[in-house]
Amino acid sequence: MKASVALFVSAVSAASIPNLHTEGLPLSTFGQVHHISIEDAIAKLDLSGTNFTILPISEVKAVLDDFFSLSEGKMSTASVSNTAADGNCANPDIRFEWDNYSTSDKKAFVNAIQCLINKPPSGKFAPAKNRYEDLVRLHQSYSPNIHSKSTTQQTHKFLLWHRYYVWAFEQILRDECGFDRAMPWWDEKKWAGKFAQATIFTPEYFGSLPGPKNNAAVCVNDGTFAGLQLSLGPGMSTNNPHCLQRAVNEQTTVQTGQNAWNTCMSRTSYPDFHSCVEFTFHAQGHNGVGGVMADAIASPGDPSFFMHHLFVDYAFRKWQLDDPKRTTTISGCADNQNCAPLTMDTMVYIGNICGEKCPDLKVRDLLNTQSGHFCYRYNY
Ligand SMILES: [Cu+2]
Repeated sequence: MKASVALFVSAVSAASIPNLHTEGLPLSTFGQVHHISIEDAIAKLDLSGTNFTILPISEVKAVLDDFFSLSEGKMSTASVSNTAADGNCANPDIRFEWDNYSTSDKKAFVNAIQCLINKPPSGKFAPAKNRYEDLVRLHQSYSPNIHSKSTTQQTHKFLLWHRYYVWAFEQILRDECGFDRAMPWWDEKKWAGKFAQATIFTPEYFGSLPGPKNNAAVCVNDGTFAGLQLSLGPGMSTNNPHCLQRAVNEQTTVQTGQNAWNTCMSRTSYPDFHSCVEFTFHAQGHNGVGGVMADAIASPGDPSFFMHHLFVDYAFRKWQLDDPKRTTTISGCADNQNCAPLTMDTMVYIGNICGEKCPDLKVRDLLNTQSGHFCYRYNY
């Protein structure tokens, strides 16, 4: 079958953005299909929302088969021996699953995020209004280069960039807000179809996950981030005060479950695995939470973004551990336009978001979580 290449893009004029201080975004601002690219979209100041492209599992295989038979000639596989200084990571940080993380660790984590929200911006990510929004702005401005445009115009940097991004977030929490432990990860597949009951979405931690009201996303008014005001997004918009809002759709979250997981884990090539994750449970986790999270460009405005992406990185790491070659070889596309080959020397840019710990790096430095630039592992 032919792939639908449309991104779920919503272009609404700035004038039609409701008063976001007091009401949620109407759901109709998300999910309308317009056949425009992200580049086209960001050229228009009036763009205000971009949903994540979703493919149901049944369609993923057909679409990917189509894509990879078309583009096989462009793919390259670079193979090197691990040049990172092995042995430098004798004591990796261990990321524990949320439900195995202690109450005081959970509190310390959400409080450290709140600390970033309370800190002034660095000034290097204008017009971010606080240090937390520096991270949102980085994601917003790099968005066209770090996500696939469609199932036929992909960049396979997505998993690597977001691995680096959540790691940078952890360093900032530690260095600037005194967080002194490893991050938790979130076993999202346990909560497929019942995200609203998940133990992260409670008044103690990330706040409740409400359903839509009058067809609009709802401001989060409990939890650590109750009443949080964001200035970035939807889409590329800036200086646009609005509340942190969510609108759960459990018909979408159900698709983040074991079925999608098994489908992606059975992929044997990096690009094939990558596409499966990006377009299934990654996209469905975002769109299932809804509101800010359903916005492909400014979704880090919802702190639950990081829990979702920790699950995505966990999946990536778990897949890598099934075959040692998956930490020493790479293939696929480095950009979502011409499919320049992704190699071990392709650069990944992170905007020095965590200072000297966050230089722009090569793929080879980011591929293994226990050598190169990183030293962490997951506890299951
Ligand atoms: Cu992203």
